Order: sequence, then structure tokens, then C-alpha cells
Amino acid sequence: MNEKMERLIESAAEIIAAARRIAVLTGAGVSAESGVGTFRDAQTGLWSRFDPQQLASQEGFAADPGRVWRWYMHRLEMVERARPNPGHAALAALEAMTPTFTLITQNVDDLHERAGSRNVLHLHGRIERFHCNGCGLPYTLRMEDRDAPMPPTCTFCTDYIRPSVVWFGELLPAQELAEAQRAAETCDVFLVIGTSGVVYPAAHLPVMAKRRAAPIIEVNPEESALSEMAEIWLSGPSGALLPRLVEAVRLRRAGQENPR
Ligand code: BJW
Ligand code: ZN
Repeated sequence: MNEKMERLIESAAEIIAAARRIAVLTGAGVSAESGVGTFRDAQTGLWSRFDPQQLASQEGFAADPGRVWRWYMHRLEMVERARPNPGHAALAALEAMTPTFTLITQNVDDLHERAGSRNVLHLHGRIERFHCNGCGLPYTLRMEDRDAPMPPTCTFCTDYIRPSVVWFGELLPAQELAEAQRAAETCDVFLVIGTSGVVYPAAHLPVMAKRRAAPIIEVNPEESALSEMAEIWLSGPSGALLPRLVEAVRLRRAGQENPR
């Protein structure tokens, strides 16, 4: 790690260590080092010729329910095989040392929870949950559904079953969004990690924090739509940078508790 990055990490750690209320927004990049493809860049193999933005919509599902179903079964398997990486673990450790900590994720995987994070808001739903696209009845996935060419159908209304994720044009879960907005408006610092920052209303959360004068700290190897508003941009993979950052915070917090 070069000297400039060390200095940026120390500056970010100073801000975070002084904060009592921390809000974090994560995106697909935080799970990239676990082998879960990001939404916009990592559609591989069979799926690389399809536009994920079209598959993740009511229009895409109506046009070809079997294709959308098979895409989600493929991604579910990827998530189930994945393990949390050191970036997920570092965020769980930061939560454990912070009085008020809200982890807002756009990810549909459960890697934050598996790493030990407790207060997680899933703005875009969960890939391992299912419900009826017509009447909303929850559905428990059966083994035989996984390899099926078409989605199962609802026993109540016969409509197709779909994953409980939020597609384009659909409303985000109201309670999660309200809690995320409250966290953004009341935090002392807002971390933005591994997101391209192009999907709303999630991308508006750091704007809300910034309006209340909370500094924004970003971790992403590439520039994002949110980089411009960040006080500090830590340019690199979250699996490598977050453990360093959280360790620097821990050392500062320990120093605050036991001043010489
Ligand atoms: C690393 C890394 C490493 C790589 N370490 N980083 C206002 C303005 C304009 C448009 C709208 C607006 N309000 C609403 C809209 C419409 C729309 C929208 O935002 N469109 C934009 C694309 C323009 N929003 C909606 O439709 C939302 N609903 C809504 O607003 O309802 C009200 C309404 C309805 C109708 C009309 C108007 C209003 C719903 C959005 C739902 C998004 N759902 C998805 C799919 C979920 C299910 C699934 O996964 O299949 O959520 S889309 C997809 O994008 C997914 C993600 O959660 C989300 C964000 O993507 P993310 O996480 O940022 O991933 P990537 O791939 O884009 O980026 C990865 C990043 O990681 C990159 O930056 C890399 O550099 C980085 N990275 N390796 C750290 N190792
Ligand atoms: Zn139904």
C-alpha cells in the first residue's frame, strides 16, 4: 500500500473514530471479492449477452418468465456458494464498536448477515426469498424448482412465483427505506462502498447525509457517480481496504478510551 493511501486511510479513520452514528451504503462491489458478480459488469457465460437492467423488471419477466427465473436460480446458486470476505467482516467489526450503526445494502445476498452484521436494511430485497407475482403470497422454494425451465406457479392464484427482490419501476420496501433515510439524515459520517451510485432512491441517501453536513467516505476501485461528493475516496477493493480502515479506527478508539 502506498504512502498516499496510508494517509487517506488515517484521515478517514480519524473522522470515523470521532463519529457516534455511522451509516453505510453498500453495493455489489462489496461482494465482488466473494465471487458474487457485480450487477453491471459481471454477467458471465450464458448470461453475458443479456442486459441485466431488462431482466430485472416486470417487462423482462412478462416477456420471458423462464429466462428471468433461470437467471435468478443461477445467481442464487452463486450466492449460496459464496462466503463473506474480509470487507464484510470489517463492517461487522465496525458495527460492534459503534453506538449507532446502520448498514444499508442494495445487495440481495445475505453475506453481511453471515459475516455478523446485525442492523442490516435490504433496500432491494433478498434473492433467497420468493413470493407470487400476482397476489404476493410467500413461497418456499423446492429442490425441483431450481432446475426448472419455468417459474413455479402460485397455488392460490396460479400466477408465476418470483424472487422477492425489487425490480426497476417497483417500490422499495417502505419501512427499510424510511429507516435508511432516517439514518442518512442523522449520521455523523456516511460510508459509500462498492456501488456505482446510479440507482435511485438508494443513490440519494448520501446526498441527504451531505445536506446535513455529514462527511462522505467512499471505497471503490473505480470512480462512481457519487465520488465527486465524497470528502475522501479510498480507491481500491473493499476486501483489502476496509480491514485496514477498521483496524485504524479501532486503534484510535482504544486511544480515546485510554488516553495517556
Ligand atoms: C468494487 C469492487 C471491490 C467492483 N470493492 N467496489 C430518479 C432519477 C432517475 C431515475 C429514477 C429516479 N428514481 C427512480 C428512478 C428509476 C429507477 C432508477 O434508479 N433508474 C436508474 C438506473 C436511472 N429506480 C427504480 O426503479 C427504483 N424504484 C423506484 O424508484 O420506485 C418508485 C418509482 C417507480 C416508477 C417510476 C418512478 C419511481 C427501484 C430500483 C430497484 C433496483 N433493483 C436492482 C435489481 C435487484 C434485483 C437483482 O439483483 O436482480 O438492484 S438493479 C441493480 O442495481 C441492483 C443493485 O442493487 C443496484 C445497484 O447496483 P450496484 O450495487 O451499485 O452495482 P453495480 O454493478 O452498478 O456497481 C458495482 C460497483 O462496485 C462499481 O462501482 C465497481 O467499481 C465497484 N466494485 N469491485 C469495492 N472489489
Ligand atoms: Zn398468487
